[in-house]
Amino acid sequence: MGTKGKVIKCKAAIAWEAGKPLSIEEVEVAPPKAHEVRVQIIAAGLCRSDTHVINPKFEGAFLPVILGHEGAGIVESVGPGVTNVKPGDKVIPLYVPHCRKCKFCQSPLTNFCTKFSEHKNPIIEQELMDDKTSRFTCKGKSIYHFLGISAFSQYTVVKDINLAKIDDDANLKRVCLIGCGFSTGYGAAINDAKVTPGSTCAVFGLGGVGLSAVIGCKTAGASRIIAVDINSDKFAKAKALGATDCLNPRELNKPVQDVIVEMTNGGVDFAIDCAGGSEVMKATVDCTTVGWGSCTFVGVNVNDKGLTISPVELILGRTLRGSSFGGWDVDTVPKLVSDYKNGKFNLEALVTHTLPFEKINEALDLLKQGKSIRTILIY
Ligand code: COD
Ligand code: ZN
Repeated sequence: MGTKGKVIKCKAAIAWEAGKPLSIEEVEVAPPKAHEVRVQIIAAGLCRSDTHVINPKFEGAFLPVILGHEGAGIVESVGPGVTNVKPGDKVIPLYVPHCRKCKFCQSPLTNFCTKFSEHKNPIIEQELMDDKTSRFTCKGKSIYHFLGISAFSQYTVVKDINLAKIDDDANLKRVCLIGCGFSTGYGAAINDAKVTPGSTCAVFGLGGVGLSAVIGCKTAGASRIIAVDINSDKFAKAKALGATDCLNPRELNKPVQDVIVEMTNGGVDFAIDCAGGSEVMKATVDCTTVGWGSCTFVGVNVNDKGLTISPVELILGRTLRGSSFGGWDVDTVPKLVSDYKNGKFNLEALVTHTLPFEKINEALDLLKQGKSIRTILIY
């Protein structure tokens, strides 16, 4: 007896309140409506951005919600009008949709799509489906989606424009990381910063995203990669992935940007912020060289005011840009999955822990304590 067209009851991790552990509950997942797809999640990673939404300091959070935006799974059923995937296909849901119709989707300059963000903060977008309702119910209450994905449920419903169809032989327990952490950092270096061979780079923040940016800088042929984190435990892995120098701002007697400027005879060519917050943003700008210094911003801190910058810093030749999902989209992610299979990059290094899905709160604790890079949850 198939499940198509029927409500599926399954386990999901629900955030009922900010600042509280998630709770594993039985949820009802409605069948997909037009241009929607119901996906069985097989594996998912935990990214720092999942925790931002349940940080009590975060303004504008919507609760209760099913978090998770770094998953991989198999299509269970499709709603009317879906043509890009069929039941049984392996997929990675992406928080960056690709409607193909808007002026952004039609431009080669960006992976932004008008369906991604109608307001100003992508972290709190896509909390409902297009008809402004949710497909999740728990204890009679409607539960919000998250970033159009909600991977922390054994089954989820995703819009067709958020799905990348990947190879049938893809290892879902690894390529789930292509759903966020790896792609976000690697693409920030390769696609957005466009790091050049022989260049000098600085990467701030050595979580799953920052380490992937280090991999990107190395792949692009950077000659020097200065990795910065306030947690020195991250340095061994950064070095293994290609960092040439590691700096802990808390162990220096002057600002880290000054140290980088001295080390590089005037500043690096490329700096990538994978930590977020006004202090790191400032260091990212100040550590780049005048003339052509390129600054790429990935991180967003909860309620942070951002950067105040003097026009002189820009007039002297620096450029600033932001990066979302590393510039990838549903059309380019399948190629990343085959590149992984063909050994072009290593996802193993990012996996520090593997846990059954039910132990998701342990995974959250490991991330908060800075003990994990990525925990893979197995469903
Ligand atoms: N200086 C240097 N390093 C720092 C500092 C600092 N001041 N503060 C924190 N760090 C380090 C931490 O010690 C940690 O090692 C690292 O930065 C962050 O790593 P993780 O593992 O906590 O986080 P990631 O890699 O999973 O995610 C980092 C992001 C910056 C992407 C995330 O926190 C974020 O800002 N998300 C919001 C943007 C967004 O929504 N993107 C879309 C989905 S990711
Ligand atoms: Zn993420």
